[in-house]
Amino acid sequence: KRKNPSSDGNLNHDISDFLSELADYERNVNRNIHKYNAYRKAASSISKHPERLTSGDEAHKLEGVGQKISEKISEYLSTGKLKKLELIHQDDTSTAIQLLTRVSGIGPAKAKELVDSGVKTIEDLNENKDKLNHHQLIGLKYFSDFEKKIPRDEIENIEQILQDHISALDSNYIMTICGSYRRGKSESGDIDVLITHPCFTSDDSAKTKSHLLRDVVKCLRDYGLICDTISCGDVKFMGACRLSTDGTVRRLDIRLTPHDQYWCSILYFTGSDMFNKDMRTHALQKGYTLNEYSLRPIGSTGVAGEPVFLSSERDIFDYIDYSYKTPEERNS
Ligand code: DCP
Ligand code: MG
Ligand code: MN
Repeated sequence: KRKNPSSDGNLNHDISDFLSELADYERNVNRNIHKYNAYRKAASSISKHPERLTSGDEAHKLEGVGQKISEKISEYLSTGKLKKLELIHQDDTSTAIQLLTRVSGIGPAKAKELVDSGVKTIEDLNENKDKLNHHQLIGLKYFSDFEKKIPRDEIENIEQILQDHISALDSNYIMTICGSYRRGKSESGDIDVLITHPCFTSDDSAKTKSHLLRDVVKCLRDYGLICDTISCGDVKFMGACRLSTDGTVRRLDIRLTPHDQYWCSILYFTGSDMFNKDMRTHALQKGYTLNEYSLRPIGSTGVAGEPVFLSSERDIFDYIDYSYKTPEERNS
């Protein structure tokens, strides 16, 4: 679940790394989403800076780097370490909470609850399975596999299998792997699959078309690609897959989206989450509300109108007057 900016061409990798670590600490231990976002924003901004930072003042000039963060960068650049981080590393409760949140399905609140009840390690979890729900049990079962990044060529193989099996089922399905893979990353944390079908639009109830997702899941389970299900609703599957029985088990998400909402869904699930945030903010400034379903103009009364008709991802950028970015350009 760690979201470290990639080291590709990042001359300030060590700095964005410790800021990401502070971000995780704020989210997982303090449950302070505001500080989490502030640290992530700063880390992202610094990771894009084309030159090596030499002082906190220099960092302060970058977007999203405030006074307190620039002071931390100063301390780090002059001493080579950060007192705050050293103290966090020495704190057993923080360390245990951070470890448990690495298990898929265990969030900060559950992690705290477990640590308070004396469950602090992966071994402890194995001895206290009665305290875990179905999702958390699968997260525990595949703890070390899910921590491993998925190489791009493995996702390419999975993409081919998905393509072949889904189109054999019904050639009208349209499938796209989104997430970090679509953004061109050389490795990903999970596999985010989006499917749609011309027969399923937002006028239909998902219930009457729910076989569309279930059919795909069943087919991939029968074939052996899907090995576990975390949850499967009408429009959202969460589970695990593998290329071979001795292969690493990977997190797989599949979402079924109405045909008329496909472009907004593709945009949303391609991310990154930081890019999405920026784009939504921009949309609001232009008088539109943007989410994973639709782009809607906000009227003078402040109420969102009917979704605009879109025939490409680029249409969304055009409507809100935002210069088009290819998926590869949406990495932060
Ligand atoms: N997303 C978002 N806001 C969130 C979570 C997700 O906008 N809070 C969107 C953007 C993400 C996409 O969903 O890119 C997929 O979510 P992932 O958590 O799978 O993130 P990525 O695929 O980007 O990265 P990873 O390689 O870690 O899976
Ligand atoms: Mg992903
Ligand atoms: Mn995902």
